[in-house]
Amino acid sequence: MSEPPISRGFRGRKPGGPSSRIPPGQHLVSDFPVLSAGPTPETHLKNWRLTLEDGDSPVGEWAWDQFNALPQTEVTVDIHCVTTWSKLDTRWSGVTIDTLLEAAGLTEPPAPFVLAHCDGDYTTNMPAEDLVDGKAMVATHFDGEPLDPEHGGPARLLVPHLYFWKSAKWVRRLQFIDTEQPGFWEELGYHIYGDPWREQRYAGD
Ligand SMILES: Nc1nc2c(c(=O)[nH]1)N[C@H]1C(S)=C(S)[C@@H](COP(=O)(O)O)O[C@H]1N2
Ligand SMILES: [Mo]
Repeated sequence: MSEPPISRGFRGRKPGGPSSRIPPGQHLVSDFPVLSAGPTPETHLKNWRLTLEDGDSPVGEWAWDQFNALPQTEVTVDIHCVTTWSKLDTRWSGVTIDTLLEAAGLTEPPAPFVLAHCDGDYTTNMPAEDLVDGKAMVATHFDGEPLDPEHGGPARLLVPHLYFWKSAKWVRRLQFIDTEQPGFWEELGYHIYGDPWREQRYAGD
């Protein structure tokens, strides 16, 4: 049997009541905590660019207005931070990575791994397949409002099926690479993949 064409990310939430949607070791919050490893960078939209790279070569680049002219997608998803808070039914909109690849003229990711780069030097890694098929987006809106700077505005990666540290705030560059390369937290001992349902918090979990 092949896997159903449904992901735990964007194509609908997990079925069942709230408790069945909370991964092991997590608890629910109703507020929206801010977790940043450094200061909130000041972003000037005039200079903002989002770039897709195949290794060191740019394969797609959008200025703010161009990015916002791309087809937009709205999703409602659950998010899970490795510090043990989870938040259900968060509503986001932005541009899916599928749409970005298509806009760059690509039918699939150009390489199997991704390193996401942000304003402020944060990085995080994931397999490219975790960004496609409706599983991830570059989000510009939360709850119908432009994303607050503390939460990653003007634009952040949203990869809700992985621990929330993978959802890089102030994302500017998605670099597709042939060899997996650990990002900021992954270098510091957090799990290379980070599936909350398998409680992959730290390397070795
Ligand atoms: N650029 C950047 N992105 C980041 C972080 C960061 O420090 N810098 N923290 C990560 C972590 S650990 C979490 S839990 C979420 C927190 O997002 P929030 O502050 O919107 O809740 O952002 C992730 N993305
Ligand atoms: Mo986190």
